[in-house]
Amino acid sequence: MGYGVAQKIISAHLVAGEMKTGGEIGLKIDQTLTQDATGTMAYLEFEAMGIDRVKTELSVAYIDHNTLQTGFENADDHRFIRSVARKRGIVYSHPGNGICHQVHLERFSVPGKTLIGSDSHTPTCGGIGMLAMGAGGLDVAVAMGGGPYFINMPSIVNVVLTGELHAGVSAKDIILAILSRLSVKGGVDKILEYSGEALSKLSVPERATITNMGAELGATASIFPSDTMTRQFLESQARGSAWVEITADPDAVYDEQFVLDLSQLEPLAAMPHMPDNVKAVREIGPIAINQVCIGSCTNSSFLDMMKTAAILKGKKVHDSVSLTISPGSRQVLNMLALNGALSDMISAGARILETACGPCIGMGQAPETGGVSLRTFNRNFKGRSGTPDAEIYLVSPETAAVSAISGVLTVPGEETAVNTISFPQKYITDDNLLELPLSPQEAHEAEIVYGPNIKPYPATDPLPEVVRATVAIKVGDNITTDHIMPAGASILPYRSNIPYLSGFCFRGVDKDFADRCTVCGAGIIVGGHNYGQGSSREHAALVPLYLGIKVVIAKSFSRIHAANLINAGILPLVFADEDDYERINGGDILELTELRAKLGHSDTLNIRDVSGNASYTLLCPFTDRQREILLAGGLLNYTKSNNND
Ligand code: MIC
Ligand code: SF4
Repeated sequence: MGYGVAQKIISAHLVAGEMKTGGEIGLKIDQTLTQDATGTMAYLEFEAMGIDRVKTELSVAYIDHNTLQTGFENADDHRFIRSVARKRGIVYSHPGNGICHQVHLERFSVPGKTLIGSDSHTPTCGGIGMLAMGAGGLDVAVAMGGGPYFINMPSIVNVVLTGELHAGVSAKDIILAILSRLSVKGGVDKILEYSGEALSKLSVPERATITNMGAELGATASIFPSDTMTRQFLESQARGSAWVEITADPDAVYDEQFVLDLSQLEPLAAMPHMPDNVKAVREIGPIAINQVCIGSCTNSSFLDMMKTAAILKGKKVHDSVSLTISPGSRQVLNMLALNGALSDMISAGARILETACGPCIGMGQAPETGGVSLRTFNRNFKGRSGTPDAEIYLVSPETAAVSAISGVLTVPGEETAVNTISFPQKYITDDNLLELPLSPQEAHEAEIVYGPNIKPYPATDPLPEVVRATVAIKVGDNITTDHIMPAGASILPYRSNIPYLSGFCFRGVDKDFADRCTVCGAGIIVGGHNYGQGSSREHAALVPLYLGIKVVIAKSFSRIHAANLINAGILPLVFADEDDYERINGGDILELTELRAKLGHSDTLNIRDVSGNASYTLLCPFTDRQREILLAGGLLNYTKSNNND
C-alpha cells in the first residue's frame, strides 16, 4: 500500500504511536514559528522549562500582530521576544518584515519538513509541501525544547482539483467553495491533501491561500505535493537547494476523496459572520460597501498585490469606500515599490498599511457603525473587526479590488486583466530585517529583558480528587476563541498579562462572565459543537483557568483548543448524550468525585447535578499522556517534572 504526501512526511517524523486513524502519534518537529500575540506567553513558558537553547533545526519569532504601539506594552513584548530569541538560538523577524506565514513561506519553508507554530494559520506552508500545523504556545515551547508534537492521527482527505479557473475566479474562491461544502467543522482531525491536473496551473502562493484557510475548516493541516511549481518558487526565492520532490505514490490510499472541478466555480463570498456562510457574489448582489481591506496571511502575496494593482491602475477608489492594502511582507512591498505597482495603488486612492496583520485582528481600521467591509482575510467572526455590528464579507483580491472602485459588491470578470501577470524570476531576497541569534558563547552573557506588563504564566495545582463547581456560562455551537478571549487593538497589548486580560473573557457574549466567575470560585463552561474553533491562542484556556474554570463540557471541541485546555489543566469533557446539554443550565452546581482515580483509567466520568439531583455521563477519551498532563495540573507541570526525573 502506497503513501500520500502527508503520510510520507508523518512516517518520516513518527517518534511515538502508530499511523492508525484516531490514535495518538508523536511527531518530531523540524521548525517552529511564533508571532508576537502568542509569542510572549510561549517564550515565558519556554523560559520556565529551563532549557538553554532551542533544539529544532530552525525556530523563528515573528513580530506581526501587535504592531500598533499606542503604549509601551507591545514594544516591551517585542523587546522581550527579541532578547529571548538572541539568547536561545531563535531567528528574530523584526516588525516591518511581514506576516509570519507569508515570510515563512518565502524565506524558510522546506518541502517534507514539519513545522508547528503558535498561530492557527501555520498550515499555510502546506502550500509548499510541509506538514505545517497550528498549536498552542506551550506545545510550541515543548517542541523548541526538542519534545515531540502529539496529535491524533488524522484521516486523510484527497481533494482532486480538475478543470481550469475562469477569469476573475481565483484560489480564494477554491477554498471558499470547499468551506461551503465541508463547513467550519468539516476538517476537524483531518488533513486535506490536494492533487489533480489543475495543480499544474496553481502557483505556490495560490496553493498557500488554500492551505491557509484550511484552518477555517478546523483541519489539522492541508498539503500540496512538492513538484516543479514548488521548485520554481524556491528557485525564484534563491532557495532552489531546499527543493525535494514529494508526490503521492500511485497506489496511495486515502480515507476520503472528492473532486472539485475548478471550471464550475464563480466568485464567492463568505457572508457575515462565519467563513462557511458562503454564497456566490452574483447572488448576493450589488450591496453598498464602506470599506475594502486587501491583505492578511491569506491574500497578501506578490501575485495578489499585483492583481490588485492591475485592477486599480488608472482608476479611482469610490468616494464611499475606504480601501486599505497591507502587503504580506517587506519583500512584496519592496517589489511593488520597485516595479511601480505601489504607485498605481496610491494613485487610485488606496491607504497603504504596514506589512502586518493589521485590520485582520482588529489592530486598527475598525469599520464604521453598521459598516459593510469586504476583506480578503480568512475570518469574519462577529466583532473581530473591532466594530460589533459591522458586516464582514470574505472575498478574493479580484472581487475586493473591483468592488472598491464601483462602491458596491461586484463580480470580477474578464476586465480584471489579471491573468497576464507573470511570476517574477527572482524575488528580492535581502533579509535585512531578519536577525540571527547570538552564538552560544555570546548568548551566555545576554540578558532577557522583561517589561512591567509581562506577568508570569499562571501557576496551576495538580488535579484535585473532587471538583464541585458552578456552571458559569452556557453557550451554543461554533463558539470561537474570539468569543472566549477577544482580540483587537485595545486588548492585544495585554497578551502577556493574564490577570488583566481576564476581565475581557466572553465580553461580547456575556459581559458579566468574569465577575460571575469571581463569585463562583470554581466554574464550569458548557458549550455546543466545535467549541473553541478558530485561533490557536492559548489565552482562551489560560484566562478561564485564571478565572477558576475547572471543566468545559461540550458536544464537541476544536482540535487546538481541546489541546490548549488539557495543557492548562482544564478538563475538556464531551456529552455522552447530547440531549443532556438541554438539561444543564447556567448556575447549576455540578460535582465530580474520585476524579484522580477515575481519570487514571476510565473513558467516562459521571457528573452529579447537586442542585437538581441528576447525573450525566461525560466522555473523557484522553490518551495516557493527556491523563498524566491533567493529573499534573497541566503540561508545564508535567514537562518540568519529566525534565527533573
Ligand atoms: C487569528 O487570526 O485569530 C490570530 C490572531 O492570528 C490567532 C493567534 C492569536 O490569537 O494570537 C490565530 O489564528 O491563532
Ligand atoms: Fe494575522 Fe490575520 Fe493571519 Fe491571524 S489570520 S495570522 S491575525 S493575518
